[in-house]
Amino acid sequence: EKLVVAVVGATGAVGREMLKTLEQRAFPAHKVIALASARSAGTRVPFNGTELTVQELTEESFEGVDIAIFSAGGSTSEKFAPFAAKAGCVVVDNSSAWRMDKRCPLVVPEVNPQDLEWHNGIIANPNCSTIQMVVALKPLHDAAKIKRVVVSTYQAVSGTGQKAIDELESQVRQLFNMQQPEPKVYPYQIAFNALPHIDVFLDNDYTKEEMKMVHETVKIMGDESIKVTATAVRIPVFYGHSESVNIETEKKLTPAQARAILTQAPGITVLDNPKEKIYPMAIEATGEDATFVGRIREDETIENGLNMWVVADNIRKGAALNAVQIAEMLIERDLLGVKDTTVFQ
Ligand code: A2P
Ligand code: 11C
Repeated sequence: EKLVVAVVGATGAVGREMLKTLEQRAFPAHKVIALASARSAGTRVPFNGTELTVQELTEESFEGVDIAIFSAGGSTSEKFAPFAAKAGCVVVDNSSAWRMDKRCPLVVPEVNPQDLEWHNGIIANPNCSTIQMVVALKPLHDAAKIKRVVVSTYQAVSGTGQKAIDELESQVRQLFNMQQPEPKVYPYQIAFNALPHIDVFLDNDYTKEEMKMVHETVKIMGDESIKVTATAVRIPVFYGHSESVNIETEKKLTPAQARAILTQAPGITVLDNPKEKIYPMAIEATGEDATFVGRIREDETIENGLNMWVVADNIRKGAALNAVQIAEMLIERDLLGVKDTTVFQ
C-alpha cells in the first residue's frame, strides 16, 4: 500500500516538528504533503533531506490522502477536519477543537490505545501538559488507584507557537540593551517573569489550560472518579513543560515502589537520585521522546500521597510525537479508513 500523509500547519512550530518526527521515525509514507494557509503557499519546508512545497489548505486537499495530521489551530481543525473524514482520510488533530467531542477518541498511545478502535475519522491529540501528566499517572493508577491530583505547571513559550518563541528571545535581547520590551503575544513581559495565566480565563476563574487538564485527564484515563485540580504557569523557558504533580491514592505506594513501577512503564525515563543532583530538567528533555519523572517522594501530610516532578518536550511528546505515534498505531492495528463518512457531516 502507498500511504499518503498530509501535515496541516506544516509551517508552524509543531508542524515542522511533525515533519522531523515522521522523518526520524522512518514513517512508512509513500508521499508527504505540506499544507498551510494561503499566506505561506509556495514556500518550502525541510523534509527528508529535501524540501516540500507548501500548498494551500482547501476543502479538496484530502482526496487520496490516508492520514492528515493537523496542527493549525482550533478553528482550522473545526472547519477542515470534517472534509478530511468525509474523503475517507483519518485525522489526528492536535488542536483542542475535537478533544471533548463524544465522537472522537482522545488518545495517548501509552495510556489508552484501545480507544483508537472506535474512531470515526477524527482522533484528538491531547493538550501537551495533559499528555506528559497522564503518561506518568497511568501506571500509578493501575497499581494503586489515584483519587486526587494536584498539579502546578511550569510551561515553555513554544506551547504558544513560533511567535512566542520569537517574543521571549527579543525581550531578553531588549532588556540586555536597557530597552523596555513591549509585550505582544502575552499580556505582560514574559522574560524574567512567571505568568499564572495560560489561555483564557473561564467563569470559575480557572484558565482554559487548567480546565483542559481536568477534563482531558478523566477522558483519557477513562475514570470519572479521578479528581484533578490545576494551576498553569508560563515561564521564560523555550522548550519543555515541567509539572509538580501531587497524587493521593487509594492503596499505599512507597516512593521506592512508585520508582520501580515508573521505571518499567512505557514512554517514561526515571531520573531520580537527589544525592547525585539527578532530576528531570526542561533543557535536558528538549528534543527527547521520553517523559521524565523524578523527585519522587512521600507526601507526609496525608496517608497515601506522593509528590513528583514530570518533564517532557511539549512540542515533541506533547504534540508532534504523540500524533505520529497515533498514526503509527493506526497502521499497526489496521485502523485506517473511515467506516461511516457521515458522522461529522
Ligand atoms: P501559515 O504559516 O500559513 O500561517 P504556529 O502555532 O507555530 O503559529 O503555527 C500555526 C500553523 O497553522 C502554521 O503552519 C499556519 O500556517 C497554520 N495555519 C494558521 N491558520 C491557518 C488556516 N486558516 N489554514 C491553514 N493553515 C493555517
Ligand atoms: C501551551 N498547552 O503550552 C498549551 C499549548 O490545547 O493544544 C497547546 C494548546 C492546546 O500554551
